[in-house]
Amino acid sequence: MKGTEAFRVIVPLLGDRPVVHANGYICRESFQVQDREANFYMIGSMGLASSIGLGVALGRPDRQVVVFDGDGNVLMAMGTLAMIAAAQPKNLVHVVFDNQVYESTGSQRSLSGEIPLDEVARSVGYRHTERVANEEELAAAFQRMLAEPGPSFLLVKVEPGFDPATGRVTHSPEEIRDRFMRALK
Ligand SMILES: Cc1ncc(C[n+]2csc(CCOP(=O)(O)OP(=O)(O)O)c2C)c(N)n1
Ligand SMILES: [Mg+2]
Repeated sequence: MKGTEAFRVIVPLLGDRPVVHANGYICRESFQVQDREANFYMIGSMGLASSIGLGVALGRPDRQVVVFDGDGNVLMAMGTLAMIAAAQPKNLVHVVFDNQVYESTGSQRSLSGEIPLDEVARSVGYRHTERVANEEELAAAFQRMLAEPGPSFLLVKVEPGFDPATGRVTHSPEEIRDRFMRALK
């Protein structure tokens, strides 16, 4: 399963949940599948989607919050896994699209082939962790995560294969902020 195929499975299951996206191709693929007001796209800073998602989840305990992350992003901010586990937000679902490379910047190899990120999440104290590698498993696992208390961590093993024809996020950072806040009202 390629990244785009994984987004096509997950996005229709999101309902109106806010989704905080890691930068790079994660944003672009999700934007291409379906742009949503409740999508926050991190345009620049790598590694911070999980911190922002944690903040939204703590600030809005009445909403279930989803983070779309990448393996390189998670490796860059591994301490945030501990922060999330310590805070135990029941309403946070952390999804990691793990292609084992930094695809957005030229497919340099990441360490996620050797370091199983789902086991790291389980070790630090995420309540529910799963790993999937095909579309059927993905749909079922994501629905379980939406139905059960978190913090949850879903490692989605995908093959690299970003289509360069995929567009870029066309909204300015201010627009992204304003529409996300509107969607959370
Ligand atoms: C602080 C910081 N360092 C580096 C970058 C450059 N950069 C943008 S996306 C990216 C790779 C992200 O890798 P991953 O999370 O695995 O996502 P993928 O591109 O594989 O989908 C890098 C290195 C950045 N934007 N910010
Ligand atoms: Mg990657």
